[in-house]
Amino acid sequence: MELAIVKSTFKYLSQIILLSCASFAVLANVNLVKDSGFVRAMPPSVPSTAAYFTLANTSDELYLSKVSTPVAKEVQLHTLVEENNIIKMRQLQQIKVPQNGVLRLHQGGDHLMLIGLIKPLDLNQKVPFTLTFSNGQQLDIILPVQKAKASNQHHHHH
Ligand SMILES: [Cu+2]
Repeated sequence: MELAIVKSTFKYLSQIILLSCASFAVLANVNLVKDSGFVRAMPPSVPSTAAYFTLANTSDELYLSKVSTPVAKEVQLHTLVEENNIIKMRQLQQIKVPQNGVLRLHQGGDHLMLIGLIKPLDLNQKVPFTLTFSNGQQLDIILPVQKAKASNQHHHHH
């Protein structure tokens, strides 16, 4: 009888430990998918560029709401829309990161727009970004500068 009580108490305690581990994990529920991103290399005369990457979310739905980097005056969240057969960029206030899913920023869709580059970026330069989410979480990531992928290219209209 006593053994049964001890057993159930132990079970209860281990559940508490599991629960507290789970709630701790919520603090870092969004992460960069390794090697998924890059900043698009542009000719030195172009003062803006785009960045792409994939984020994986292991928890509830949230929104990417703000991005900053020391290499540009401003980072905007952009999407592409088609109007009269012309693909245009539109600024978004935030981009959804689905529950237990991924947000994929890519050349044919949503992307980061770096506006007002402080100086031209070098090929393979590592560019740091701080991402801020709707729940207050912040994530620091580093993306390399690379030439645009040949497929799925889109045109920028500024
Ligand atoms: Cu854009």
